[in-house]
Amino acid sequence: MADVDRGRAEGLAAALGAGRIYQEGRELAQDTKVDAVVVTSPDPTHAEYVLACLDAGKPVFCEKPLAMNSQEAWSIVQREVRIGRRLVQVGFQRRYDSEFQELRRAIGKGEVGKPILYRAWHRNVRTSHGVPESNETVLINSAIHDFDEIRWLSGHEIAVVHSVVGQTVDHSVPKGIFDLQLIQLGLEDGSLAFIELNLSAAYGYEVGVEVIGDRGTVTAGLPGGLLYRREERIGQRVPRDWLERFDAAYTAEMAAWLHAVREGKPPWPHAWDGYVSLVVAEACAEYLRTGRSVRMGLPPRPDLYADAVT
Ligand code: ISE
Repeated sequence: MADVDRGRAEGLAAALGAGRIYQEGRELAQDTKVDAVVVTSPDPTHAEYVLACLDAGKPVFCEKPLAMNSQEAWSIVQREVRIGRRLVQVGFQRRYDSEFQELRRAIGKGEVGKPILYRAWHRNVRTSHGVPESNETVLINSAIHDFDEIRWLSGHEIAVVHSVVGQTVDHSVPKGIFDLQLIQLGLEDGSLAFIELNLSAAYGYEVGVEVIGDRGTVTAGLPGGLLYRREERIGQRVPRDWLERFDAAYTAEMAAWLHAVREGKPPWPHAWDGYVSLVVAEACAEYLRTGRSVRMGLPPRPDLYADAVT
């Protein structure tokens, strides 16, 4: 365990039976007794720790975002390509959620025909990691999941940002930083995507998507579970946050990572997925600055990531 707050590291190490405590993530990555590393430190430290793990030739699970910008993420991709082996898994946990997986299978079987529109919503109770510093941080911390989800569900790269409009809902968020954003994207196969990102929804946490095909639609993320009728109301529970909503998915993604590490198999989703999602986030931020649509312009995908969007 490593944490800048040694007390926290000690508490968690005791709870998990971890034998060693480090003040600094780099030290942990370099210790020859450590086989593989999980990076869940604050976003701006991710790239540095991932690169330290790659330098030491170690598998690393990194929470999203892989880096704070696409340039940093690209240096991780290049480092991995030079090593010639996939060592990085990125924490896009929705890919390990059973309902989203079922949705993807339904699309794959052609149950709604050819998808023409992905209509997604992503609502947090409030801005979760303190007041966002910029529109970039909103996009890089939250919308990044939606970009990855749409790439994964569709099997296509996002080609263009058609528009992004926003509003400041929470009074503690500085004007000009949008905790409500409506994002319209075009995919390389001509289909469209619309994302409603609302970080100040107040009532609960919800994430979902309706996939509209040319023969029907299919939706994941609708309220489920027990239906109550009491005190003159009918209702279902809404999760408080992503830890509650994606509890099982977090366990499944960690199990998949451990399996890949033990078997020496390539982990997934990978560094290219982490990189591309940052390119899209930056293109959305550029739209907000310029008011002009932005084409993605990705470099050729290295062969190491042949299953890039699957
Ligand atoms: C948070 O960091 C997450 O990763 C959640 O999945 C996401 O819904 C939330 O917006 C982020 O702040």
